[in-house]
Amino acid sequence: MSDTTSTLPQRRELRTALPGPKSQELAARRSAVVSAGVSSTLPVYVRRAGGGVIEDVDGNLLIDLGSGIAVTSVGNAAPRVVERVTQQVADFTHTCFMISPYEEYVAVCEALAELTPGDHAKKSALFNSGAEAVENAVKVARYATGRNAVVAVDHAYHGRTNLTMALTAKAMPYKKGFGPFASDIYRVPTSYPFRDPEGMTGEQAAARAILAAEKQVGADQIAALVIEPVQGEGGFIVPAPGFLPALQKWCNDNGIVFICDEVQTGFARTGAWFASDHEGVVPDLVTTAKGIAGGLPLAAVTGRAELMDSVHGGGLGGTYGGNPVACAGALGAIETMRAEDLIGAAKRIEAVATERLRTIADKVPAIGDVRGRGAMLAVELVKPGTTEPDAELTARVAKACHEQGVVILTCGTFGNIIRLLPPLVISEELLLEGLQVLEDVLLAATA
Ligand code: PLZ
Repeated sequence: MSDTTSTLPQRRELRTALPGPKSQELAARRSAVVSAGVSSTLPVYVRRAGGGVIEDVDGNLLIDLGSGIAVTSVGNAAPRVVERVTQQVADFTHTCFMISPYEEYVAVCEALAELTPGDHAKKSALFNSGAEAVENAVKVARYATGRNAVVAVDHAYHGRTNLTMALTAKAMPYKKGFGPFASDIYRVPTSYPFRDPEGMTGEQAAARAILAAEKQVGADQIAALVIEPVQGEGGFIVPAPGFLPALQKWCNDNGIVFICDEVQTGFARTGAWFASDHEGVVPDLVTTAKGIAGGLPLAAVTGRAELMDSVHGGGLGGTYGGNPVACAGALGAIETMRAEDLIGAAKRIEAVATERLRTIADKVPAIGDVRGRGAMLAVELVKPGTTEPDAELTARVAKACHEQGVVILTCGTFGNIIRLLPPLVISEELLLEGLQVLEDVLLAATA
């Protein structure tokens, strides 16, 4: 949390019921021309956004506890992002790095080499979306090892392209009806402390995963293990301590490329540059997107120079990958994270929000678990006294928060998790107000 220089008033203010009349008009236009396959959590149409606030077309001010799914960590329209992007758009918008290169791409790769975990020599390739980064990390791992198999874990989310759908665990809404999927993907159990047998250690959970992988395919056939260090869409699952280091050791011992998908967790979100930093692991390859560029579409694969250089020239790329405007956004976002100490801000959000969520949990027996790291926090809703997921309550709570002008997201394989992903620049006052709404809604919904 820090001072935001947004010109938008940093408060919640509802002038109409949500969605208001102008949003409803736009919804009618939308339904005529936008595919029904694309849905919106909260169909209020945005006019401006900044700091921790979203202003809609009816003049309502909403508290943003979602950051467009962990993207606008530096705040929306963050001044340094706006400045660099505006300058870049005026200078040139595109040449294609594969045709005529430019400094901004190189500067982003320099920042990635410096900030990602480990002090080995690192190189990067830039792309447009998280899914594309994960696809390319798998390409590099397959190329470098000459192996085909890829291991992913339960509750994983890696994207919506064919390969990343195959890596993603949950059928609805991501996979149902969209097969056949890419082959040679093997799914193993993860570490989910709230749902694992009581007392299961990280090392035991890792042994369970390793056994499942070796039984299905054999370690010497595996190119890569892909894992989110804190699982995002699958439920904000923080693994038991020791889980990731044991998996990394198994990868190292068996020539398997250890890929950490930090698309959601990366760039200060969890109170460290990367979530791997908390777990004491150094991925061979790391995928990033979302928070990297303050809202512009940019993604990266960063990793050991010898892996990244193993691929033949022209083997990696794409028309827009590392577009100069998106790179300018990333340079502005990284500058903001440093100048405003957004790692410290994420830690303060964790301290303030966790304490509030624990107090709420004492009053609301449906909260089975409070967890997360930094500004990536969640409550898991269950039938009181059990671990049975309560997706219906979760949907009701999210909807009631939305009606009161708090943008809050859900997640989880069982759809029973309320997650908080505020911009790291949100003021403490606004964050606490959002949590107050959540408390009031939870108390009313479970009364
Ligand atoms: N890896 C860990 O969280 C994107 C997607 C929501 P893209 N998560 C939000 C939805 O319903 O589509 C994500 C992620 C992790 C990869 C991705 C994919 O990133 O930029 O959406 O392709």
